[in-house]
Amino acid sequence: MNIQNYINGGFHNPIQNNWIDNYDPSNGDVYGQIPNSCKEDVENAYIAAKSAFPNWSQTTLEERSRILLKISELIETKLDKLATAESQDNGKPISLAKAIDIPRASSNFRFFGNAITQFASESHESIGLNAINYTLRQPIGVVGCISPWNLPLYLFTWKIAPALAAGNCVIAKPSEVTPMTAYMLGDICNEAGLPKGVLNIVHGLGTTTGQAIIEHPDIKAISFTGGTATGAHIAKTAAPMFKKLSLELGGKNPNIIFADCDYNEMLNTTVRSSFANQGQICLCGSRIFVEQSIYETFKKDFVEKVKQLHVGHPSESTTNIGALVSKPHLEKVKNYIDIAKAEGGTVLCGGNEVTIEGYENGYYLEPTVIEVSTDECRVNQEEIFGPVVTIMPFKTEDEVLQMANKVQYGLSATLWTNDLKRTMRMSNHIQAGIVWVNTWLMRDLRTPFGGMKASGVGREGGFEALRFFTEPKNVCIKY
Ligand code: TXE
Repeated sequence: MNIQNYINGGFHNPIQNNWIDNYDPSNGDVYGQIPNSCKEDVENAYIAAKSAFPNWSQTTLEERSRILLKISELIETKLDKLATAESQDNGKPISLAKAIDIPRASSNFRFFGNAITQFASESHESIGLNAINYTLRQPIGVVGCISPWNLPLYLFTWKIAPALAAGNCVIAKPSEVTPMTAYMLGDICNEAGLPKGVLNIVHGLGTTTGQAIIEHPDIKAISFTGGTATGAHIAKTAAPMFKKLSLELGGKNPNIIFADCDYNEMLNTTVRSSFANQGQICLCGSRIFVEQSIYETFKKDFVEKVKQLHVGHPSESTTNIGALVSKPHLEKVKNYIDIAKAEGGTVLCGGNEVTIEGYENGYYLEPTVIEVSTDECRVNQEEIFGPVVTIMPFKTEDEVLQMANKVQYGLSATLWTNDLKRTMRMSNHIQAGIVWVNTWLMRDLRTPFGGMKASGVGREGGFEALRFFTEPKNVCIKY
C-alpha cells in the first residue's frame, strides 16, 4: 500500500515522485511505498500551515479542546485498525500496540485537549512602582515535530497534541521506517474537523525531508525524538537560526537492585523493563546492577524467566518478543553482541537470531542477557536499543551510584529498595531526568519528561510542553 503526504487537509504524492520502500519486519517483505519528500513538499506544507495559523491561533480554547478530544475519541474507536497497522509496520506484538501504543496516542490528545483549558500565565505586581506585569503565552507559529520508529504513533502524537493545543500549526514527519499510523492520522484529523493546514504530515528520509524541515528558516521551533547523533546535528543546524529546540535523545539507563527490595515484583518488572518492545524503548533499563548478596540468586531467576519469553510473529497473542524494526537495526544489535563477547562478556542466554517458520526473513532475535565484569565496556556505555541487557554485581551504594552516572546519557533510572533514606539519597544524586523507585515506566502525563547530558535538552509533558510551544511575552503597564 502506498501512502501520501497530508498537506492542507488533502493527500498528495511527492512532487519529485521519489519513493522509499516500506518493509514488514515480521517477514522482511516490502509491503508498500512512502514518499521521499523534497524541499518543495515541505515548502507546500509550510505555506498551508502559515495560512492556517491566523485562524487557528485565534480559535477559542473551548473549540481547540473540542477538536483535540474528538481526535482522541476517534483514535480510540479505531484502536484495532491502528494497532494492526502499528504492529505490521514496526514488528511489535499486536498485544502491545493494543494495550500501550494506540491508547497512549489517544490519551496524548485527550490530555492536551484538557490541559490547554487549564494553562495559565503569571502576573507580577511591581509594588511601589504603580505597575503591573503580565505574561502572554502566545503560540510560536509554524513548528516542526520529528519522531522516531520505536513508539510511532505514541511519540508522534506526544509532540503534535501540545503543539496544536497551544495554537501552533504543525509540520510533522514520522520516521520513514514506521510511517503508517501517522498517515492514518490525517484522515482522523479531517473526520474530527481539524481545519485544513493546521497539521501537515510529510514523509521521507531524515536526510532529505527531515533536513528540509530543520533548515527551513521560518519553522521556528523543532521538537525531536531520536538518536543522539541526529539530535546534535539538528542542534548545529538550528542554532544559527535561533530556533527553539526540544531534544529527546538516547539513553543507557541503570536498573539498580538492592537486596532489600520486594524481590518478585522487582524480578517481573525487570523482565519488562529489559525487553518490552524488543528493548527498543529509550527508557528501558539496559544496565542492571545487582547488590552482591542477591546477585547469584537474581542471575539464576532472571535468566530462567528471560528464557521463557516467547519470540514470535507480532500478530500472535502468545508473542512476548516480536521482530526488531529493520534489518540494519538487527545487524547493529547483533554486532553489539559480538562486541560483548570480544570484550570478555559472558552471554548467559540468548544471543542468536530466531527463525520463525513461514516468516524466515523476519528480523527476530532472542532476548539476550550478558554478564559483564566492568561497567566501562562498550556494551555498558553505548546505546544498543534492542533486546540486550547487561548485568553485574555491586557492593556499596557509592560504588553503584558512580557506575550509574559514569555514562554520557542521563535519561531515566530505576531503583529497587525499601530503604527510604537510601531512596532519597540516590534519587538526589542520580544523573537522570526520571527516577522510578520500585516501578518502571509508570507515567503521569503532567510530569516533566526528558533527559540530561547526551539524553537531550528541554522537557516534554504537562505544562512544560505547552511552555515549549509558546513564546512568553511580558507586558508591563504603568498606572
Ligand atoms: O534514529 P534517527 P535512527 C537511537 C537508537 C537507534 C539510534 C539511531 O540507539 O539505534 O538512535 O536510530 C529523523 N534532520 N534511538 O537512525 O536517525 C528520522 O527520519 C531531521 C533512540 O532510526 O535519529 C526520524 O524521523 N530529521 C530514540 C527521526 O529523525 C532527521 C528512538 C529519528 O531518527 C535527520 C529512535 C536530519 N538530518 C532511535 N536525520 C529515542 N530517544 O527513543 C534523521 N532524522
